Amino acid sequence: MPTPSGDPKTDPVATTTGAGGETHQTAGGPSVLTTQQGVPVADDQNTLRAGPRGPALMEDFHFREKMFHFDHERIPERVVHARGFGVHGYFESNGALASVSRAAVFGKGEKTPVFVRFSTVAGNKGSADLPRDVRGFATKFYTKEGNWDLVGNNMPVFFIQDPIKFPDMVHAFKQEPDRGFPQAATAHDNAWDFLTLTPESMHMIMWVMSDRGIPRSLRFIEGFGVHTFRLVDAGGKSTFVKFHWKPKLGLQSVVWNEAVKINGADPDFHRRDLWDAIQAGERPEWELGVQLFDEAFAEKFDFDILDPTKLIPEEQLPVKVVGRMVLDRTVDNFFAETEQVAFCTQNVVPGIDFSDDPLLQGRNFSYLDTQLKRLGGPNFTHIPINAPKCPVINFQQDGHMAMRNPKGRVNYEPNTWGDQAGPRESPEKGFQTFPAALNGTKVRARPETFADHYSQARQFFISQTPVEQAHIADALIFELSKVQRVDIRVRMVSHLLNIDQALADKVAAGLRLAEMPKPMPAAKPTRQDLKPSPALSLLSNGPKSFAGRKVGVLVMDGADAALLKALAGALKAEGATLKLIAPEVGGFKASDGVMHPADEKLEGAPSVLFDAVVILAPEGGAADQLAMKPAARDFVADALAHKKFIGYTPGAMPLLQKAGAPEKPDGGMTSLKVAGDCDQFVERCRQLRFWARP
Ligand code: HDE
Repeated sequence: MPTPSGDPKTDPVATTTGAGGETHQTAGGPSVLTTQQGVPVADDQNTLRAGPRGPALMEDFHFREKMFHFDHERIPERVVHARGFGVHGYFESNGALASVSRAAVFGKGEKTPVFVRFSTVAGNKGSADLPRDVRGFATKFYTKEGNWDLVGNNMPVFFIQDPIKFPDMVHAFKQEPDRGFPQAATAHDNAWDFLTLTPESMHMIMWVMSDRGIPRSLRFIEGFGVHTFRLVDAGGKSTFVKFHWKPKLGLQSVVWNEAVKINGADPDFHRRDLWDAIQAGERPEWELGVQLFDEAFAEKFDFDILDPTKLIPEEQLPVKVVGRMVLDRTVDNFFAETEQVAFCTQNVVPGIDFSDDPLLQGRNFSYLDTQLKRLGGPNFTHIPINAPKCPVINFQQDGHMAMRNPKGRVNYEPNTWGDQAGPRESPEKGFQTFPAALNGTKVRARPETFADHYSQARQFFISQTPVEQAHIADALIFELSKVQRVDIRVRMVSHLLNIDQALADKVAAGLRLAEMPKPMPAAKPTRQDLKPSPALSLLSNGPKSFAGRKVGVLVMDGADAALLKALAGALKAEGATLKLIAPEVGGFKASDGVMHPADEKLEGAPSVLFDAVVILAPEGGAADQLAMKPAARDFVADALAHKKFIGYTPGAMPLLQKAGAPEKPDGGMTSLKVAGDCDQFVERCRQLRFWARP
């Protein structure tokens, strides 16, 4: 590869970025601006004109090149998962899979660099981070034997069973074509028209309507490979596998009213959170888990293991931890890395193979197409973020933007060019497709074993805590209330009757349906015997600590300096972050007379951005004064409504009460008088929310 100017290998004063580009820094002062041709530029402020008031001259190659490049800066955004955020890290295998898969990435102690891109699905690139939506969780493992992409989501099932429905599904979810809205929202007629005509989507709908659809942080989500894959050992034996990512910080979501407000207050909420965490030295971590099974298990399992609308409950087949992933580095350049990264389900390595899940097969067909369209040619594997970190040697050549061009005369094989002959295939080392036996007639048909669309939807629903069940009902009522056609609302309720009567009743009442419809005719009756699977509940699997969470502390002049210090210490010990919010960003004078700079001005830091809040007000009129500001009252009122833990000094009471706090503080409110109270507050915060508050 030619060495670009600025490459550290040739240029002692330049540094390169992880993205493979050049930085603008050189030792000893600013470097000289150049054109793309490397010509030093003398004037970057004025175009070349015939006299200061005259027309521009075509001769101005610098202006021409600069404007030409600018005009071509955009590439097509992803047709789905357009809004994403990528970070680097590594995967460390504990060796538990080494006997089941020959993949190098699973060797004991093997450390493999990874790049992870999290995304929303329906919204455009510039949409907000917290719509109700599925989150993409795509991981590229740069293994010693090539790149393996695990292109998953934060939900273990999908809407459809056959890939031929994917374009229809995506069309129905995205903005309606005549009006170009709504953006990043499924709460509209087309989405629910399609969904209610697609009974196989019912299980996934339960997931999306649950709190999983509105995660608090990308650091607090699970990931799933969704499909059944195969692992193949050194002897060629195959084992079926489902992949799971489990966040070390535990699972957490926001509530819907909070999500709506967060999207206004900080549309970049998720990406900022991940960026800030890694920049601050946090190392978000996930365990990689697997459910392993054989043909015999598949035969006796209640559902078809090739059906991507079904999961295997963890209670039935436990998840075995096979390694951990640590995310430790933000990108150097968003475009070069996050935008240009190209994931593809077909990127597998020796030891990992496909199953016949029809959706997986369809995905294998789709991803390359989309990369070609988005990245402009077949050489996108030469872009640093996509390039494997192991040798790449083959006779593929030329094409747009070819960067990796072999030297020499030989560009084919077999050949007889001796020691210049180049690479040859290796049956021993190379990828061997698992020789699954196949037979069948050509048909367009769904298997009978894919026909039960309601039983696991019901199982998911009955596995949730009452708080979570209420959220699902509220989400359905909200979404369907945005649907204008009454018949579509009714159709959804008729599906719900096959899932859970109480849920259907609640949604019908919430929509004020004139009458209850009949249950939707079902291809198979809903099984009532499936037991709840506690692993499916977010609230039952929350974290044990408050680590990684954020507390917003509203302060004003005269705030108790000793308490503030104690609070900061207690939060630090827990691994949580404290942000100071003051009426003015310049800061506040604490009780010890010291000026403390604020992190945020009150109006720019509503309580929805924090996991818990504290109001530090001195005795006297300060809180009364602050309560005059709507932003201060909203700060408290929202924290109460979103069931957050609230710490407060007695002087803060006037503000709390003007914002609607109960006369007698509830169990989610902690009075802070002495340093020890701060420990008690942090301890309470470990429950994340005070759900008992009405
Ligand atoms: Fe995707 N999907 N998908 N998908 N998908 C894309 O590829 C597709 C599906 C997923 O951060 C596209 O590069 C089809 C399931 C993620 O860059 C496209 C079908 C799951 C990402 C595509 C599915 C996913 C994508 C769009 C049904 C979870 C973002 C841009 C047969 C297991 C990756 C692109 C990133 C992206 C096709 C279904 C996950 C068009 C045809 C199921 C995380 O190729």
